[in-house]
Amino acid sequence: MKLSFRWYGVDDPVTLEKIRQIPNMHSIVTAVYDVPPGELWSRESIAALKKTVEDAGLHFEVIESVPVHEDIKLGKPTRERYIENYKENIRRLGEAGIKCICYNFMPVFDWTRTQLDRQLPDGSNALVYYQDQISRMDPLTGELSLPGWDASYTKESLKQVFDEYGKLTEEDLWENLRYFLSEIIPVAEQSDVRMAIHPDDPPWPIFGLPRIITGEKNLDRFLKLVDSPYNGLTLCTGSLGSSKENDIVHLVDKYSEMGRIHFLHFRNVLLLPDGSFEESAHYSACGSLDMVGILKVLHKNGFTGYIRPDHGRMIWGETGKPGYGLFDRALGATYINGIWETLERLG
Ligand code: DNO
Repeated sequence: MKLSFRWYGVDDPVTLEKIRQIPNMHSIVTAVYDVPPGELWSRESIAALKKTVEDAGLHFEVIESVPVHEDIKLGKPTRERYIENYKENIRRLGEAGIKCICYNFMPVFDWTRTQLDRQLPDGSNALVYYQDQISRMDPLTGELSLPGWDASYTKESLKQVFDEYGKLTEEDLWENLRYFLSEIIPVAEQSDVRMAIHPDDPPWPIFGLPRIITGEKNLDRFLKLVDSPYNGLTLCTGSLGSSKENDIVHLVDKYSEMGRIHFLHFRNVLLLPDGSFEESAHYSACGSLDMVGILKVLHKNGFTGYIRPDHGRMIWGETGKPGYGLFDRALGATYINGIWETLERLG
């Protein structure tokens, strides 16, 4: 496994110098952030990012994310231009040494929580998803905005895109994903870049919008849409793990044995009886997932891909991007190192 850490670029309060001091840190996970979804990333921006990361002594091999334009998900005729741009971005990133691209196929909204600063009993703050809060949220009227959401929508354009999704069935979304993959995976193969889809987070439909990358049956279907090793997964333990239907250790075992996990997001969640969940510290007993079990099967299957500690709580008075502070994620990285070293020693 190659330990990695997400970094939001030069404006991120968590600097590369700090990230580098985390033991065993290998790669930085980042993106070109100033280009709208669907547009080309300039070679200059990619080269500048690579230089900044490498000058700090870290590897530049993973991108999270190259966003998929909504017209591709909706299957509109205009998708052709955006798919061509996507292919060109893969080629350019491959030329710059990128080995893995994380992306998602969630309609309109990326990961969704109902509160970003829920105080846990130990005084830390965490991201949570409470059913009673979500049922009161209306993205079309509220002032809701979460990190990870495309901030460029006005209320009117959001309404329009919701209307377009209203006409789309879940099967249409599958077909649009198949079409997209059939176009981009050959380019990924030629460029030696492994594509790694991120599961839907949470893995069920929200606000009436369909979501399909949700669990085992659909992951099987996804991998068969284009059956290439370059068509793989970002297995996010916390996203899939927020549904009690998903047995995460089983999923990690199955898909890593198939060689289809290219990137693993290591996150623990505490499941509550009504289907709500709280993001917890990485340590297994703090949440509902068997974090040692996850690494144990990865190790058994000879996993050589990238792994990163995922969302951390805010601890020790840190402020910053919800889920993406330094301290708790660094604790997560160290926890991964401890378990992995033990697994290596025990053989
Ligand atoms: C959340 C992240 C996601 C992820 C995208 C991938 O913190 O894991 O926002 O980056 O879904 O496209």
